Amino acid sequence: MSMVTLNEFIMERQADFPFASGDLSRLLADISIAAKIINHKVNKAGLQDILGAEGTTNVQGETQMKLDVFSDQALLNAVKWGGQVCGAGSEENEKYFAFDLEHCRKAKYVILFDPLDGSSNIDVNVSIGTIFSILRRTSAVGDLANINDFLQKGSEQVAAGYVIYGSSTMLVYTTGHGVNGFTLEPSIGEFCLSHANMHFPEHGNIYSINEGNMSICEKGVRDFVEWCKDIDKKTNRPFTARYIGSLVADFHRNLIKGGVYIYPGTKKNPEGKLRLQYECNPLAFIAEQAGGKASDGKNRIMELPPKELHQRTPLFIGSKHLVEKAEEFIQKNS
Ligand code: P6P
Repeated sequence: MSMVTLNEFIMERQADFPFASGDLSRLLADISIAAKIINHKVNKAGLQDILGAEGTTNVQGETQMKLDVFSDQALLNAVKWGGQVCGAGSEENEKYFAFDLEHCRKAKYVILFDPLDGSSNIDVNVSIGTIFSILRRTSAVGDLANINDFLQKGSEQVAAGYVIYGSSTMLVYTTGHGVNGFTLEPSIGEFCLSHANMHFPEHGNIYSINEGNMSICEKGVRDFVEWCKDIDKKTNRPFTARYIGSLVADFHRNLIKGGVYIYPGTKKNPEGKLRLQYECNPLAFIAEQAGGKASDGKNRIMELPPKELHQRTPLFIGSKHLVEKAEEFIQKNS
């Protein structure tokens, strides 16, 4: 099979959009550049002592940034100078950015991202990820971006994706025409098509949840987890519990092997921990495009009305039959 790079694939698929001007293609290319920059840094994370950790200076006397701040800056710079977005919202910044540059004010899109999700796993060398969501602006072209550009439902997304920095680095994205995965080939510095047309397997039997929260989450969730501990009637063997503590890594494994990831509301945090606009919505877009499902236990994630940039929501995402089984238990106990 001949190697197809991400840029070649994006250009080929641009034909899916009869009125495409190439702006979205260029934006996706800008994101992939940031992903390569972040990957280069993340891969050396273990050498922070030598290179200097956050707030310290390295052997060259350079001030070292925390990796999530570094990743945030890499993405902001790539999309700001790439000129395809009029603004950006990020987990690392309380307020959104409206880029007051002429080429940005004319741009059609805004981007939301979690630059480095699971960054607490860096010091233990566990996979981490970048998650991004692209929306068409609602403000007038030529104006500055405003908050309403960022507070659109997930169903309005034009593209979404994630990068997983693991044993290999992969970029997985959708523009609403299926899900495709690209693996970074370090020797040429290109993302190459490695997982075409990704789909959840018909049947999954992996459940990913922090069982340490069982005593503080609702009974429906506890009942679902107990159900997972019974023998799976379909395969006649028990489910497998897998919880990496890194959303992108857990989601990616479940997308390939089949399974469900749950971060429920708890007595401590009734809205759960994950953010709607730049974690749940982009992964929900991918999940649905790959034949899966994403809800808050009751409602479709991509229909939840965002009220503020960093809004949280419970998240049930993955193989459709497992999300629906969890919803059934919640319904029974509500
Ligand atoms: P807990 C990482 O901080 C994160 O946002 C997700 O990537 C991960 O799935 C979850 O939180 C882990 O949270 O409370 O189980 O440690």
